[in-house]
Amino acid sequence: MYVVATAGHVDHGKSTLVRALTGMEPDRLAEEQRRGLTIDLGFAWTTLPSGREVAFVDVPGHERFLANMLAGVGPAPVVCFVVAADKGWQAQSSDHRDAITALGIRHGLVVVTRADRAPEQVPITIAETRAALAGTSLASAPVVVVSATEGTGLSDLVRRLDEVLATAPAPDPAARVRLWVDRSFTIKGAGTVVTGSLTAGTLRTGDHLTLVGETTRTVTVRGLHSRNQAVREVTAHARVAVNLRELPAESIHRGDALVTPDAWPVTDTIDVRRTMGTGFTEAPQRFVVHLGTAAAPARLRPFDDDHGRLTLSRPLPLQLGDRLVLRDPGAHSVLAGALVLDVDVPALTRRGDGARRAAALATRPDGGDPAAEVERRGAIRVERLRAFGLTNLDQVPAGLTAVGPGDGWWLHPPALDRWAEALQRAVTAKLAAEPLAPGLPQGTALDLLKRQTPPLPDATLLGLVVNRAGLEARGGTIRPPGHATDLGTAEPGVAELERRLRERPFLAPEADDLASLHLGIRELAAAERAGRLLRLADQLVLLPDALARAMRLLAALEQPFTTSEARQALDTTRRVIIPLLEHLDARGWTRRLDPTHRQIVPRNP
Ligand SMILES: Nc1nc2c(ncn2[C@@H]2O[C@H](COP(=O)(O)OP(=O)(O)OP(=O)(O)O)[C@@H](O)[C@H]2O)c(=O)[nH]1
Ligand SMILES: [Mg+2]
Repeated sequence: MYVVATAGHVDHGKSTLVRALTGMEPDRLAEEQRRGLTIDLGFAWTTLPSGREVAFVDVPGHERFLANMLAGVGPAPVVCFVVAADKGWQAQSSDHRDAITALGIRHGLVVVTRADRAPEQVPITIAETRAALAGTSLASAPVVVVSATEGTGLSDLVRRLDEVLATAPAPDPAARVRLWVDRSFTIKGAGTVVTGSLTAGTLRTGDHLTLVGETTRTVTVRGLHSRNQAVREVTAHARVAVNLRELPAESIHRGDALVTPDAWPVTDTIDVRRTMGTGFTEAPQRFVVHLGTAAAPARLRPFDDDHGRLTLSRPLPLQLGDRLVLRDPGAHSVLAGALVLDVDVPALTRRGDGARRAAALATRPDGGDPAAEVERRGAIRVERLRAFGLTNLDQVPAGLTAVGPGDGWWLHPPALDRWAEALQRAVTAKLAAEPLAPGLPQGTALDLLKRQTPPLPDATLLGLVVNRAGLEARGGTIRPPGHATDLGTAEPGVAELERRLRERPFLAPEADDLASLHLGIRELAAAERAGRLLRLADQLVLLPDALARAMRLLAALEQPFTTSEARQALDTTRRVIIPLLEHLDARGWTRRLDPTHRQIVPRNP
């Protein structure tokens, strides 16, 4: 199916033409019928003799309903531009042309209609129209002359429309979905239904989608209709009605979008390039931005005449290359067109940031530049670049490296160097201040790296930075390799302690002994980390082999044994034997039978 939107000045015959082509009534509102005027979007479809199916989205021409017109043309890949032969090119003809140009719609057909009313004026209307469309995306669109009421020229129109549709690029059925909602209503017994023009991808019943609207939530496709037929699956292009049974109809509106979950950046701040219309430095700073069926009030911060930052009143699913219509709500006309250049913008905080941003955006190609996106962030997931709307991501751009699980990240090596240097400096400073510290805590390291320029984008990259810095991460800290075994000034005290414990393995030193050896809690903890001592409590230390040695002695006793028998066998004191036995209990090597008796637990063979 192909989706074609109409366009053209009020009363020029758009709806009459759609009626003549489809036999369906696009003006579905009673008020439209009464006034003979289209107010809101109308929908009708037909099958061309070639077998191609065409759905028309019929728009209003009246300037008061320009917002509705933009919602109709916004998601349409093809337009049918109508000019009445007897009226010629008029004001809203120009507005609609500007909207189509801003939206970058390149496929279309010009229909000079009402030819029966003024056959003599047909040549001049064609000439005016050609002149008005010169230089726009519709400059080379075919022109056909018809009378919708008499039916003349309609078969030629259908043939030319078929040719235009044949050249329109086929949408990718595997693409992520962004269905802009144009209507939402309730059907008795079925619940909430929304409709829209599917321009890429495939929708299936049972699909989970994210509704981006007043609130963002997950919804399930309960049913699908296309051309009033229930279907299990719809592929772009198509007009589609989606049943979202569980959702109240009033919680979803025109301008909301149903999107593939996690596949779209949803943002209210974008950097754009002006493609046509009023220069940004002269433009009013508040207007309405139209994209798809959405109309969002927005504020502009101009960087220069062609570049600026838009802040929308609500977040929308946006991608690089999206084309926006900027409308001055007071003037009922198109103010300018803009192309989205960045959907994940850098903060501008310092003086001169705006000018620097303008310079950076000025060299950005229309389709975006993956390398520039990576450089600015130091590293980014390729998936994210895809979500931004970048294409050509099959090859790593020159100067970047693919890293991480499944090469999922692209990295700018100078950024890795900067992060590694910052980490090295912090670790060195930490160990200079606290030589016996196990290293720099990872949390501290991450905080530090997130404050760098560019900030480290994700904690999963920490390992890479640690490696690059020639450090090692273990037990939640980052340190130079070998740091753990270096006890520094505590070395003589620990060595003396080891000598004494080798002589009397279970005679743990008293607090006084430790003090005279200059071994405090910190030094003992460092010695334990270095594998030199075993701590049963903060200040109760033995050699690491003490447990195995104790088990051998206890195994030689008659089972069960008393605490006192154990103390004698190990040649130690109550101060040591109680915590030692409790430690063995905790390991499951001994079992306590009653307050005084224990036995050793036989090991499984
Ligand atoms: N004689 C003649 N009248 C036509 C033809 N096409 C449309 N009309 C008349 O022109 C008037 C306007 O037609 P519509 O189809 O409502 O025009 P429209 O462009 O849809 O108008 P809006 O939706 O309000 O912008 C109606 O009275 C139609 O009957 C035609 O080919 N010949
Ligand atoms: Mg109409």
